[in-house]
Amino acid sequence: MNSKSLEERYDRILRDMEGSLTARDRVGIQDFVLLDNYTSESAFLDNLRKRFHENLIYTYIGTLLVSVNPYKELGIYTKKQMDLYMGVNFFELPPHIFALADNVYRTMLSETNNHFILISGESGAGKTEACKKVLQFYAVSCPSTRVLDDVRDRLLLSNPVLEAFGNAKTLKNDNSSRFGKYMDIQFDHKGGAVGGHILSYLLEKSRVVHQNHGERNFHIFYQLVEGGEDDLLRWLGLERNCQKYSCLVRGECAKVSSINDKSDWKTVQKAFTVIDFSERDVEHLLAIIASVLHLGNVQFEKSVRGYATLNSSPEVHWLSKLLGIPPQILQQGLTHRKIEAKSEEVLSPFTKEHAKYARDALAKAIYGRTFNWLVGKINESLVNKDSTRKTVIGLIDIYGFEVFQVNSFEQFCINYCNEKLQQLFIQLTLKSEQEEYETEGIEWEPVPYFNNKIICDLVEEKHRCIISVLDEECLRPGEATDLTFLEKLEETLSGHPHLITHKLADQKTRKTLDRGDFRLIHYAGEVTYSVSGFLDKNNDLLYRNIKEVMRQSQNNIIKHCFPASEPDSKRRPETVATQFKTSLAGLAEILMSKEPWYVRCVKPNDGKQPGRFDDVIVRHQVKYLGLMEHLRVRRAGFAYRRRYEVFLQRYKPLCPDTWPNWKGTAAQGVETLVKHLGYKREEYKMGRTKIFIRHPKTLFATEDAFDLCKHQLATRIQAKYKGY
Ligand code: AOV
Ligand code: MG
Repeated sequence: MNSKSLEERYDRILRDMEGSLTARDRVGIQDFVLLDNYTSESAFLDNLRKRFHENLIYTYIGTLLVSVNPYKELGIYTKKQMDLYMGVNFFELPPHIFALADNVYRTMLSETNNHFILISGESGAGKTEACKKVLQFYAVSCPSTRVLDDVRDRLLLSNPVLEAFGNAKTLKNDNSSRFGKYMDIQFDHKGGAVGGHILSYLLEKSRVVHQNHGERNFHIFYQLVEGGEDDLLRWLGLERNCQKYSCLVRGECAKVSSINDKSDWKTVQKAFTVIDFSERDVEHLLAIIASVLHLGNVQFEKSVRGYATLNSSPEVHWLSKLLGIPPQILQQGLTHRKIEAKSEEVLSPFTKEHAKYARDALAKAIYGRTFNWLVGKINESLVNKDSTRKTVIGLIDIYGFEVFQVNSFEQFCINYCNEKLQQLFIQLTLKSEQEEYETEGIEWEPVPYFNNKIICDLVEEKHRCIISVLDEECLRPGEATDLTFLEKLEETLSGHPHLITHKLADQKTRKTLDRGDFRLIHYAGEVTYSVSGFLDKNNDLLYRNIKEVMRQSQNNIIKHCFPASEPDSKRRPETVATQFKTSLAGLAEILMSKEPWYVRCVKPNDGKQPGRFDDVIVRHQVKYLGLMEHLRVRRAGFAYRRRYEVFLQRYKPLCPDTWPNWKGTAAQGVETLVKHLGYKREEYKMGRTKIFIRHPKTLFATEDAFDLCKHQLATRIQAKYKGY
C-alpha cells in the first residue's frame, strides 16, 4: 500500500466515523486481554460495568464476544452500522456483534470451511436477540440477486414464525425461547446466502396446558385471538377475548406491556406467505391452534357410575369441524381408552380425572407435533436448490439456564442442555488453544478449569445416571411413582458431589430439602427440582385410540402428524429424556466438525431494567461462564496472535521507510517491522502463519504508536479539507 492509498483509507474511516462513533472507544478496555490486572475478577467487573454505563455493551476476550443486555434500544444496529463493520479488521472498530459476524463470514470465505457461533448465557441474557442481529447482518451484507434475496427473506422471516410458536412470556423473559434452535446458513463460494436448515430441540409443550403464575402460553395463541380478523375468528369459532380460554389464563397475565400481539400477528401472517405456506396450509395450521383452545375448554361431567361423560358441548362441535373428525368419534376418544382383554379389544371408560389427563396429553401432542411440522415446512422453503459446493455458518440459540421458585422436568432438561453446551465450550476452547500452539510450534502451559463433565455424567452417563434411573422407573407402570424415582435416585447416586437428596441435604449444605425434591449443583448454580410429574413427562404417553381418532382427521397437518405408520404402543417409544440426550449428542457432533466462535451473554440485573448493573448477579455469571479462565488461557502463553499478513497490513505505516518498496514474505516483513519497533526477543514468537505476542502491553504500545500515526494523518487530511 503506498502512502496515497493509506491516506484514502483513513479518509474513508474518518468519514465513516462522523456522528457518534470513534474508532477506538476510550471507555475502559475493549479487549480484556489488554487488561493489566487480568487475574482480578474485580478489575474484570469494573471494566464491564464502566462500559455498560456508557452503553458499550460489547467487550472482547480475544475473539470471544461478551455482551451485556442493555434492556433498551441503543440504535447500534442500523444499516449504517452494518456498512461500517463490513469487511473491516476485527480490532479496528469498537467491539460489536456485527464485527464478530463479519469476521466469521470472512474467515469462512477465505478458508472455505464451516463455522458455528455458540450464543450462550442464562435466560433473558440476550441470546435470541444476538442471533437475530447476526442473521440481519448477513441479510444485509451478503451479495444480492433476485434468487438470493428470496432466500434472505425466508431466512429472516422464519424467525417471527418460530418465535410465535416456540416462545412465551416467562418470569425471566417476556420473549423466552421454549425450544432449542440450531440454524445452518449455507453460503456459495461467492458468499451469497443460498439456503438454510433448522434443527429444533425439545419444545416445552407442557406450557400448552399449564402456565405458572405470571407466565403465558405460546405467543401465537394470543396473537390469533387479539389480531385475527373478524371473519377468521368467526370461522374458527373463537371470541376476541383471551379470558374465555382456560389455557390462556392459567398464569393470569394474558396482557403484557412489552408485547404487541396485534402487530406481531401481522408480521407472522406476512411471514407465512414469504416462506411458502399455501392458503390451505395456513388455514389448517390456524384450525389446529383454535382446536387447542377449544380442547382446553372441554369439560367433563361425572356419570352416575362415576365415569367421565361429555355432552355435546360447543367445544366438541368446533373441534369436529376444525379437525374434520365426526363428533361421536371425538367424543368417544376423549372419554374412553382401548384395552386388550384376552385377544379382544374393549373400550374402557375414563374417570373424570383420567379424562382431563388424556385431554391435556392430546393438546400437548397436537401442539408439539404441529411445531415439528412447522420446522419441517420452513426447512422445505430454505432448501438450497443449487447443488454447488457450499460452506455453512451455524447459529445456536437455545433456552438459557433457568431457576424458578419451583423447577420441574422442563427445567431439568433445559439446564442439562446448558450443561452440555458448557462442556462443549470447555472442550473446544482447550482443544483449539492446544492445537493452535501445536500447529504453530509454540510451547504452552495449560490453565486449570472447572470441568463440568462430572455433572454431565451425573445426568447422562450410560448406566448409572439420573436419566437411566428415571427411565427404569418409567418401565414399571403401575408400580413406580415420582417418589419411588426419588428413592432410587437416593439409592443409586447418593454420595455424588453434585447431587443432594433428602437424606444428605442437611449434611452437605445445611439447607433443608422438601421430601419430594432433589437438588443439583450445576455449573451455573444450585437448582432444586420437584420430582412431581417427572415420570409422566418423561413417558409422554398418548393413548393408542386417541391417535387412531386423530388419524381420521381431514386436516392435512394433523394427518401428517399422526401417520398410520406410527409404531403402535406395544413397542415402547424412547423416553423424552433419552431422546433429548440423543439429539444433544447429535448436536455436539455437528459442532465438533466446525470452527467455533462464541458470544457469551450476560444479564445485568434480575429486573429486566435498563441502566442497572447488579454486581452480585454479574459476578456470578462471569464466574460460571468461565470468562476469567478463558481470559487466563488467552494470556497464559501468548496474549495476542495475528496472521502475518494482517499484522503487517495494520502496522506497516509505523515503518514508512521500509514500505512500499518491500519485497520479502509477510513473515519476514513482520520480523523487520517488530525489530524496528523495538520488540525484545522474548516478547514474541514467530509461528508458522502468525506472530504470537506474549504481553498485551507490547501490543498496546504498538497500538498507541499506530493511533498517533493515524492522528497525524488525520490532521493532514483535515488540513487538506480546509484547503478546499
Ligand atoms: P435469551 O434468548 O437469552 O433468553 P433474549 O434475547 O430474548 O434473551 O433477550 C431478552 C430481552 O432483553 C429482549 O426481549 C430485549 O428486550 C432485551 N435485549 C436483549 N438483547 C438486547 C440488545 N442487544 N439490545 C436491546 N435489548 C436487548 V431465554 O430465550 O429466556 O434463555 O429461554
Ligand atoms: Mg431466547
